[in-house]
Amino acid sequence: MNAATGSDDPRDYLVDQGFENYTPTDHATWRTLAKRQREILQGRVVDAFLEGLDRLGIGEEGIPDFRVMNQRLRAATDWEVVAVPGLIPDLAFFRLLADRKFPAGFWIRKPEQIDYIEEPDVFHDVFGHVPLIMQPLYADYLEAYGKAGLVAAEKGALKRLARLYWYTVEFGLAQTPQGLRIVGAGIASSPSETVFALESPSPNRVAFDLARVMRTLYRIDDFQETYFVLDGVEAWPSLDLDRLILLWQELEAEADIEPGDLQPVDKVLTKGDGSYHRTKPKSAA
Ligand code: HBI
Ligand code: FE
Repeated sequence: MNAATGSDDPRDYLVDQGFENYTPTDHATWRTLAKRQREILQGRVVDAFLEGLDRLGIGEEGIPDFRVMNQRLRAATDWEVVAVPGLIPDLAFFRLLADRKFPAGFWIRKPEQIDYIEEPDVFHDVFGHVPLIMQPLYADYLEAYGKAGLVAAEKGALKRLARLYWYTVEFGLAQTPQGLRIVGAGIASSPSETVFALESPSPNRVAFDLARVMRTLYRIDDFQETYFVLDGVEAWPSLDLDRLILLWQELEAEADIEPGDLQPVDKVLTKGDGSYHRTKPKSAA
C-alpha cells in the first residue's frame, strides 16, 4: 500500500519493531550516526534535546529497543513510539499523533546510504524526533498538531498544516539565552544541515509567524532556503482549532511564498546571501 492512497486506519500500518532482527551492521550504523551527531550537536541543538537523549537512554549503544525506550517516554509525557514500515498516509499519521503515538520507521539505512536517505529511517525518526517528546510542552504541541491535522483534512488545509510541521518539527530553530539553536528533527539528524542551518551565510533566518509559515513553500530534497526561528525553546505555536480555521479562510486570499523569498513584514534575523542554492534547480512543495 502506498502512503498517498492507503487506509486511514493507523492499525493497518503498525508492525513489531523486530528488535531481534537487527544485524551487528545495523547497530554499528546507528552507533556511527549517533556518535557523530552527538558531537556535532553540542552547543548547536537546544539543551532539552541532549537531555532527552540522556533520559531516554538512547545513545551510542545501538538501535534502541522501543519497549525499553517507551517505558521512559510513557513515564515522562505519556507518549509512545510505534513501529511502522515507512511513510504512512496523512490521516493515519495525524490519528497516531492525536493519540500520543509517534510512528517511527523500524529499518535502518545501509552503510552506503549513511549520509542521505529519501524516506525516514529509525535513526531520523527516533534520534531526531523522540528526545524532544520527553518535554511536556513539545509533547502537547505534537498532539495538538495531530488533532489540527484531522481538522485540516476536512477543511482543505492540509498543505498549510504540513508547512507548519516542516518549518517547526522538522526544520525549526529557536532563539535561546545561549544563542540560536536547532529544534527540528530534520536538522538534528543530519550532520551537514546541522552546520548549514546555523552557520551558513546562505539561508534566511526569520522570526516564526504562524500565518507566514503556512504560506511558505518548502524544499524536500535539499537544505532549506529559509529557516524560521521560535522565540525560545518552549514557544511552540498555539494550535487553537477555531483560530486555525479562521486563519485558513483568511489565507485563501493570499499567494504562496517561494522558499527563499522575504516579505516586507518579516522580522529578519539573518538575510541569506543565497549562495548555496543559486546554482541549484528549483523544486518546492
Ligand atoms: N508518516 N511515518 C510517517 N512519518 C511522517 O513524518 C509523516 C508520515 N506521513 C505524513 C506526514 N509525515 C506529513 O505529510 C504530515 O505531517 C502532513
Ligand atoms: Fe521527520
